[in-house]
Amino acid sequence: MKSLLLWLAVFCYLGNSFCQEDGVIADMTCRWDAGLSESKQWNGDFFPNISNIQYEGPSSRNPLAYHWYNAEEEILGKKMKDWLRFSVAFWHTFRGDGGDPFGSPTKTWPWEDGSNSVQMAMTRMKANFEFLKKLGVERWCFHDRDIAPEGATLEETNRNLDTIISLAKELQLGTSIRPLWGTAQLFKHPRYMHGAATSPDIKVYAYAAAQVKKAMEVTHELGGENYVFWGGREGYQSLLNTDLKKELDHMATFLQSAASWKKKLGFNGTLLLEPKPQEPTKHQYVSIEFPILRYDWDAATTIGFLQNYGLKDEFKLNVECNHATLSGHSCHHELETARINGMLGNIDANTGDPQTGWDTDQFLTDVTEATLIMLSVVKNGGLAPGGFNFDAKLRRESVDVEDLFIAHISGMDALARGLRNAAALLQDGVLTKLVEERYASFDSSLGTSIEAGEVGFEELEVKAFEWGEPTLSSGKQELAERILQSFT
Ligand code: XUL
Ligand code: CO
Repeated sequence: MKSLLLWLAVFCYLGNSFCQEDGVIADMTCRWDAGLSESKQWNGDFFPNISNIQYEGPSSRNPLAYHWYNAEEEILGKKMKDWLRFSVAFWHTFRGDGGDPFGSPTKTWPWEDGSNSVQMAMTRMKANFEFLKKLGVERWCFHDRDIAPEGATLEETNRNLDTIISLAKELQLGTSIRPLWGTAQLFKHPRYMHGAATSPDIKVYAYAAAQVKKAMEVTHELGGENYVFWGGREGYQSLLNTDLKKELDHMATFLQSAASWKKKLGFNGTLLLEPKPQEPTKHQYVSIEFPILRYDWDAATTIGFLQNYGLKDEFKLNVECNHATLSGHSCHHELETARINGMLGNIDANTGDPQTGWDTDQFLTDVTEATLIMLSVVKNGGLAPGGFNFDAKLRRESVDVEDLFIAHISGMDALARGLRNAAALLQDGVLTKLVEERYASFDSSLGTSIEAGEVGFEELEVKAFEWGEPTLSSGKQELAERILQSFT
């Protein structure tokens, strides 16, 4: 008996630390809380001490007010709320408990009763709507399993999800609140340990398909505007036991089926693929046809993968800033890569820690970074039907409900300030002119013919002999940086 208890304690401890990664609770690996079946009904306000967050302007020192985000104000002919289209990530805000692989949860929100019951899921959904309303944010994002618990069978799991979706539908009545996107959690449950669409087991492939089918249905039912695929486990640990070509083909087939289901469902939202290098899988995919590209390592490889399999017109990208830096790029680089390819669909707005090499999912507060992000967004003409999803979480040490508000306000203000800066920079035009001047020699008739693909090496050789050694012209990088500096 004693040893049984000891094993139970070890299981709970391990289950606990395993469950916390990325702030999403893995239902099947969290049996340690399943014993608490008595869920309390939560009555009253969730955030009684916080009133609706208002715009007070840049001189305000009130941390619970917007200093830069003024939803209705027009910038470059569009309301700030339409440029920014903010969204709260349910998994971080309502399932993130501060636990990490080294320690137990630190956050117990007042409404949590310690269970993972359907009743508790309903309570959390109500908290979500109150949070959105007080923040003045009209969008939220979710994984199927973080809003509703997994049951003993797929049928029961679907029923749980339906219960929560009916409640969400009720709560959104008379509001403009809708999901920015939904997604299926295909990475927490042990069944997905080898991948979902890329699992070598056909039963897992089918299970994942059924899960995505249902997740797309409920996203559509709630009036969601996009649907996201992030292939958390779609990678390999060892090439020795992996058939790369087969798994890549399966991944593409899976995405093709999703695109077909979208049409059958009558869902007009955008399908988004979210690039991320490594974590949790050691390597994500290398495309056979483009051997140096990994299917979702970064924006370029994801676009290459989609193009390779004829899926480019069916998908856009969900670019996450912390994923960008993990792949060795800046967020600006990833956004520009997506934008120039017509593939920029949505931004998971967060940032990493410059001294830390993993996905810390922090709220982005750096104004210069936000300005560069907004430069891409403005050049893209906005993100709609995409937006900015705060795929960001409180630090483990931040345990007050108020911190949830401050974090989001701060992230929103950083991007709002970035938008103001980007608009001013573009209206000023000096930086745009600097770039145009660098390429001005191509504005000639020969340059135009080269760009049209009408000039070959022989004609160019004649010109090279005629022109002789080109003179050096400055790249003006320091001037460009100086210009940016005067707008941030
Ligand atoms: C993981 C990540 C996910 C996706 C949705 O790093 O960003 O939360 O955004 O599955
Ligand atoms: Co993300």
